[in-house]
Amino acid sequence: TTPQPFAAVDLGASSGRVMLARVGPETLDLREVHRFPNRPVRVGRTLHWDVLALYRGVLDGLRAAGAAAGGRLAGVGIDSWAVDYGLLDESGALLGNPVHYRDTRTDGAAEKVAALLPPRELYAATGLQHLPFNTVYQLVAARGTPQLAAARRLLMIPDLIAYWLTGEAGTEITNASTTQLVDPRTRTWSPVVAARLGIDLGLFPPLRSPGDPAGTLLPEVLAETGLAGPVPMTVVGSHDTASAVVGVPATGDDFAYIATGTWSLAGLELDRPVLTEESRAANFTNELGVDGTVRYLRNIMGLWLLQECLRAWEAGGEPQDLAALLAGAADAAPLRSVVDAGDPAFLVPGGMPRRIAEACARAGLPEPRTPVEFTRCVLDSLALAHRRAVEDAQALSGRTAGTVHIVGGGAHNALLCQLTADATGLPVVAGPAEAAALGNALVQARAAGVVDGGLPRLRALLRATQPLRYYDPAGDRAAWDEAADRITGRARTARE
Ligand code: ADP
Ligand code: LRH
Repeated sequence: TTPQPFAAVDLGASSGRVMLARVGPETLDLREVHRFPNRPVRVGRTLHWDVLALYRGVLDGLRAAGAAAGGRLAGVGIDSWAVDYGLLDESGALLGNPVHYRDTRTDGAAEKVAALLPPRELYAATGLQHLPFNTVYQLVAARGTPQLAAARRLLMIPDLIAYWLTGEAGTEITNASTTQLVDPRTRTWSPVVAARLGIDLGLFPPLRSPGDPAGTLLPEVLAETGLAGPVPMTVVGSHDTASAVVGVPATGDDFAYIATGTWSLAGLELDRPVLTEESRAANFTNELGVDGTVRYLRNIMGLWLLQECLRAWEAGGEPQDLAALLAGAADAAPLRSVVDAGDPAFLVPGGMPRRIAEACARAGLPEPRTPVEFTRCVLDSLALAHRRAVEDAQALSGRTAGTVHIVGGGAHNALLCQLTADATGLPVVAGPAEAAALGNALVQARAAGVVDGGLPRLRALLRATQPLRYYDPAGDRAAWDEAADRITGRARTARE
């Protein structure tokens, strides 16, 4: 059987890309055909996604994918970041630009939600970690706005793009699980939570699962992209992290994963949720994964910290080269200044070097002075947060991890991978960087009958075809232990 061409659309918070995957039973070849920046736009006080620019990028990417595949695609799948949505009016038209999860409209929404449904009950029902921008908080913040009043339908971002491409509306389950309206035990809506919060579940089109058909590209889309129809779309793990976890090239189940891009999403793959009070206190989430799995993980600020430093230096007229910074950081003094990379204070954009320096000062640590020192501070801090998440996930779930897989853009960052190995004391397998696109394409290929089997089979294909890099733990264990204690604010002895 000749490999079949699938287009995987993956919209990340920092860039969107369309990848062409040629998949056969024993082959998996991934090629980037189009990448475009994802730049949020502030209008007045509100931070928006530029959703039409993203859609333009998707169309250009599909055209490029078609051209690279000889005009014919076996399928298209789309994944993107979670929690955000667009509202449609009765005619199906988009009501306003989707609001960015880093917008401050959700300030105070958690208190409003807590007054309606106590956090313990909300966690017991949904298993979702508290992130200030979960969809429920956004909807509560939007309550009473003319836009929400006029809305007849709510589509999560990848479902919105899929709707524009096919004219068919659905709500993909892995991404729906990030709304905080889904019960991870039944894998369907929690009518109780919705009712208590006064959220109308009728806004959401029917749930659908990875592997389900998602319609075919509209004639207008074929004309825009030069593709020969029919081109089927398949539902994939439309939450990018769900697709990225499919794309983890693990053997067995004794592994932790860290999907590192704008965020670091660090945790374990489980077959059932952990809904304990300890789990809530540790802010672990039970997002739904592909094939009935649960993504038991914690959000860590991730390379956002570095992206925002780079943006600040550029705006200040001192642009920096990432490769040079990383080379410098590798030689910089280790663990000199560290911050809590889980701190929601780093969520909003702007002034990142200053905020990092202030956090170091508050902790009684030296403030980084140069871009290289800031870079080292961010990477040491991320490695510590990775360690803590990997340790906590094991303790809370009763499962163990003998290997840490790093996927996503951060897999390119050799220093981050090495520091994560050093901090966790575990071997790190780095790659693929485009795990989300690979997971997206593999789920499509399986639905098309090109490959078969469960996640272990898909992962075996990844291992056999994708270049991976290996990092053994090294460095000064005692120094990492001491820094970990300092950052968690807990005595190690108390934990043991
Ligand atoms: P997202 O999907 O959230 O947009 P990505 O997974 O694309 O993010 O990761 C983007 C990040 O990956 C960048 O901010 C950068 O820190 C890191 N990265 C990408 N390529 C490289 C590289 N060649 N060397 C070092 N870091 C890289
Ligand atoms: C990563 C991600 C993450 C969510 C955040 C909003 O791109 O999807 O899993 O928590 O964006």
